[in-house]
Amino acid sequence: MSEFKLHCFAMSGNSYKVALFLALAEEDWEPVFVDYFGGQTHQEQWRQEVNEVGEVPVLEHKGTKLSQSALILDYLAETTGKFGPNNPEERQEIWRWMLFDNHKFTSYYATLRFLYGIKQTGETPVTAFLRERAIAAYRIVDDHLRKTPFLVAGRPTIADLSLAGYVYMPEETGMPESEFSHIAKWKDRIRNLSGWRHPYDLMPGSTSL
Ligand SMILES: N[C@@H](CCC(=O)N[C@@H](CS)C(=O)NCC(=O)O)C(=O)O
Repeated sequence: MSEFKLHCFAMSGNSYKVALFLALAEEDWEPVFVDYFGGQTHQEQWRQEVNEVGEVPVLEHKGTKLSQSALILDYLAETTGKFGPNNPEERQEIWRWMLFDNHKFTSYYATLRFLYGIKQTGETPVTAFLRERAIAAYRIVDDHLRKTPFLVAGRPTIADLSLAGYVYMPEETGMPESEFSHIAKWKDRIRNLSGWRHPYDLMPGSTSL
């Protein structure tokens, strides 16, 4: 049995954050497919046994189940000694970016992608609002990456893996990608790390509705 089990599905960028850590760190892990589109995370039993808030990713390790990607990444960095902070200041910077990611960078983009790119709602006031918010977050990150190759401490950390959750997803979202040249170079830097794999190669399940 693998040391780590990750409850996930291919189209989940939040799960990819953790799957990418496990792949880059060359940990002994296996995915556990969650049938999100079939309603599994809404089942009472799944919520009781896996995650009461009905979300993936969930990481199983040594008899415990952890949820929230940022918390899982922090746990993995601590447990494996990889991609974590080297001092308290770096830890604060990593958490600052992971919280910004959860609230703004991933959050607006992932919801836009779900509606516009996956459910194909077409443009609506909601998708226009989400894109505007996502663009604002992407501009902040792009500007930061103008000055540094990775988000914190000039080396890849869990902050990068958190923000990388959705940036390789292929669905069309109407974002002005060409505006974000520093994000593009950062994506290439992460893609060139040994062990990198695309989310749809790393996690099980369908890649379209
Ligand atoms: N903040 C959470 C977000 C997790 C999340 O939203 N996961 C999605 C899949 S990518 C989910 O399970 N959503 C279920 C729902 O919102 O009902 C994290 O970082 O782990």
